[in-house]
Amino acid sequence: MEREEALKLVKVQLTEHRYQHTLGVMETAISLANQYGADVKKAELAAIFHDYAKFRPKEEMREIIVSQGYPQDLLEYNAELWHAPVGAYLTKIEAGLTDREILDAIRYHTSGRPGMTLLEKIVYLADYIEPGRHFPGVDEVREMAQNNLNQALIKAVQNTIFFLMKKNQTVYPETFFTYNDLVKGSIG
Ligand code: DGI
Ligand code: FE
Ligand code: FE
Repeated sequence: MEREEALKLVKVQLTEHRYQHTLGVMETAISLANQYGADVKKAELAAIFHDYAKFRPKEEMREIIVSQGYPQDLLEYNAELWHAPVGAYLTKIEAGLTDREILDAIRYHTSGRPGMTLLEKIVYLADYIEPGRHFPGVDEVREMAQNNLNQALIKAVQNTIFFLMKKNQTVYPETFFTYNDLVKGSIG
């Protein structure tokens, strides 16, 4: 699928603000893919569709998580987590994308997972550092991403966990597992 067609499908699903965010993630993911030797076309498409399900009604997302057999513990944690697996599913069903690597990059863009692929890391990080993001610490992660993808990713996951804990929010276990896996990898 070409970029124009993908963007057209996504635009009608999103607010203008979220669409601009998506364009930022797309550009950032392409640039990271070039830098780190990932498939640029797959990075582009995964980035375009990563928030496809962001504004679906909660009930619809819940039904998809139940009927498609996604981990049911998602339902016990913040509904913000749901649009990632549901987005992967709807990208397949509604947009007809079947590439497993692209769908997994969408699926794991919020929590990450242990053993993330290069493409998954790129989409996670692009989502975090795209130019429209302005939260504390993002510039540090942007700089780290120039030199070391894994270090930047560790920082991004760490910041996300800190951010959630500061707000007294629960942290989905998979997010901790992602963090531990990345740290173990980095110290060999
Ligand atoms: O969809 P975006 O806003 O572009 O970004 P995202 O998909 O990375 O994150 C969406 C939200 O999910 C964000 O407000 C933080 C929250 N989140 C990320 N990881 C966890 C989480 N919420 C909980 N409860 N637990 C997590 O592990
Ligand atoms: Fe998202
Ligand atoms: Fe996003």
